[in-house]
Amino acid sequence: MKRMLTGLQPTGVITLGNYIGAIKQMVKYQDEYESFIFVADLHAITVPKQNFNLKENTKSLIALYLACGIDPKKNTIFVQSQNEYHANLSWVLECNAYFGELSRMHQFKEKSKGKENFTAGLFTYPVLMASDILLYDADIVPVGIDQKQHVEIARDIAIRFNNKYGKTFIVPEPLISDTGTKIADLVDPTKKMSKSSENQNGVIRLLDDLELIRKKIMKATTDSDSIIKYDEEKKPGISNLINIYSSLTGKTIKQIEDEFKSSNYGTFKKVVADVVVNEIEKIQKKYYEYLNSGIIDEILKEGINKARIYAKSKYDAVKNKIGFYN
Ligand code: AQP
Repeated sequence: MKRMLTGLQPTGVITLGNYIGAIKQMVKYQDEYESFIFVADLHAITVPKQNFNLKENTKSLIALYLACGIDPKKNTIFVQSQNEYHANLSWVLECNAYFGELSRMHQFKEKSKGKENFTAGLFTYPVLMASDILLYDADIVPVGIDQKQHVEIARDIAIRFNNKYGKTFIVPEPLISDTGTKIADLVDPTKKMSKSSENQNGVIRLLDDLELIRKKIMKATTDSDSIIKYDEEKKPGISNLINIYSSLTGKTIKQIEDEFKSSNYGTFKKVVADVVVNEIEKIQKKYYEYLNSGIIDEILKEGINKARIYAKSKYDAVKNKIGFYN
């Protein structure tokens, strides 16, 4: 059985973008692949944050994974920082990654833009991500389109290491959602919807009040021509709502354009809001059940025990290939 690995950072309550771009894929493929799903808490400290409770966020993210349909019986679920091999292998991979290629990462450029001081961890983030993936011989990595470049650099590092030391790593493939969707911010649809975004109105979080979600969608930025047509460049706001609707209903863009050809933006927004609220309401109900059930620690204990066995074996193989004394 092929293997899938993916993780989200506990940098805040996950967004509709994270859900559509990553979590729905994880759920969809959990029967097809042996999968490792983790909370990327080591990644979460690359950008300093205020009012940030890492422990709480971690537990909440696990409860959300479960509430969204990730089945602990089918997946190995664990917390990254509990497995020291991620950071250990990351160092080895850093010594096989180049400054130039890391400097070209879009996310690094975006997050460091205009800042005088940013951490070295922000720069080497893609190498830690490569370590996460390569430790488990993952064949596929479900990600949103925004993270595709990071899977590509993991591939380059794996190939480089294999060429230098002999075949050690599986070269992973990114798995992008069917629509290839990047969900945009509702206020500024030229930006991606992000957990750490400062403008709360642009972001739908899975634990937001349902009425607030409805309001955010009704107020989403659109354009002035009132035609429901997909055009990312000229009509980014309405295209974003079409993407959201398409991802949650499975309807194609063409079907949606036909369905709403005589409707105005208000009517369309209301339908989108109904679909989003309906989906999130079900998740929220399950979320609170999981959070208060006491099951999370059990799942994590089992998960980390299993994850460490795979990771240790791979890291030992790497040490042998390099010739570290043991
Ligand atoms: N807007 C988005 N549309 C589609 N997919 C998205 N993803 C993130 N935003 C969108 C996908 O969700 C996963 C989250 O990965 P992450 O938590 O490691 O961090 P990220 O990609 O940096 O996500 P955020 O929400 O933007 O977090 P912050 O604000 O902390 O940086 C990935 O698979 C990503 O592709």
